[in-house]
Amino acid sequence: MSPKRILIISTPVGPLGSGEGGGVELTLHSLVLGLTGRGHHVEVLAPERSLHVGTVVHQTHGTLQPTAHTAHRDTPVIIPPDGVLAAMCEWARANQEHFDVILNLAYDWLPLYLTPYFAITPLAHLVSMATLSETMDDVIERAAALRPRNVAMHSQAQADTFPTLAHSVPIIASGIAVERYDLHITADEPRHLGFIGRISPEKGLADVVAVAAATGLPLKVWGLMQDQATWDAAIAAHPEAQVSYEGFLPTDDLQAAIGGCAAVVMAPKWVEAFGNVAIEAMATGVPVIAYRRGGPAEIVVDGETGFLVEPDDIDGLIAAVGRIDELDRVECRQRVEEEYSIEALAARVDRWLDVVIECHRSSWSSESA
Ligand code: HBI
Repeated sequence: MSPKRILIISTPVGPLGSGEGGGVELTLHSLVLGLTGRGHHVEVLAPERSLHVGTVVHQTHGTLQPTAHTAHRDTPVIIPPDGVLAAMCEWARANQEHFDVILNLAYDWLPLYLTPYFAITPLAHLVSMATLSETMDDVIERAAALRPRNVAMHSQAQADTFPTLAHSVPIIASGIAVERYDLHITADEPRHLGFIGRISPEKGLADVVAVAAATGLPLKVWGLMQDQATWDAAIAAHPEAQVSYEGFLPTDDLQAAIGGCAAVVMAPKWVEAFGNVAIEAMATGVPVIAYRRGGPAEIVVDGETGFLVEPDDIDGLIAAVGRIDELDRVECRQRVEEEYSIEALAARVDRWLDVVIECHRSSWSSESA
């Protein structure tokens, strides 16, 4: 397979390295490393002041896009003045002939709407979240209808939230640079639980704090303090819980910090598209206890690399914490090495992009002739 020239459009909500982009930043970094490792030439379009991710990053000026993850069903799309997203799309349009494929990671209306307008080079989308609003559903389903191969998702649970696409979109599980994560064969003493993720309503922090209160185990929390009210409410609801905020750490520091946890607990209130934090925890040997909701339910092997609990069943989470010693920390690491490495991710994406390019050349390029 010949080397491809790939342009990746990053999330417009914040510069790479800020954490505002959440899991997409990690996915982008893994894609750059993995695809470059397969001999492809990768360039990145991202908001200005983005950190370099091991390849050419086109720093784009403009107003950051408001986040979509707090959208409601009827939330309209916002196009800010002098928007960075529009500038990134314009750069991609003007330079498309220098690439074989453009891979968009932004969960935003504009790049999805422009899908059929890219006639020379195909514009493909790895959708990073489940359904959020009617407008975004419409534009995602329209892109997939007009370019059936160009829209992919991270989990079947995520795809299932888009009824017209659930059985047609390719599912591409994410991956991480496993070698950056050190395996901790045993949990640190005193035993403690971990929560990793943006401090935001949809992540279910309050449920995890309730588990810490009920079990008496200390809870360490890592992640961007995106919504202070979410934090305050969780702590206020369980003043007896021992909870410490450990900050938002870059990957190398995060992996060193989380490796001592007895388990990481995920209590998503929304359909988590994938759940990068689950594979990060498992890469350090830490098992994951999660609601059977969204991507984590397709990552955790119940009873082997963690436990899956009925959604919103806090007592179920508490019971699972009592069974942690049944789990094998080495098994957690091995599953990430086998299924969720950047090599595995890059192979999945490479195969998908080959199909996107082939379909474009055989069916759509004639349209522009
Ligand atoms: N909001 N508008 C917008 N665009 C994104 O790409 C986006 C977002 N909110 C969150 C987000 N991406 C990432 O945290 C995903 O990994 C969830």
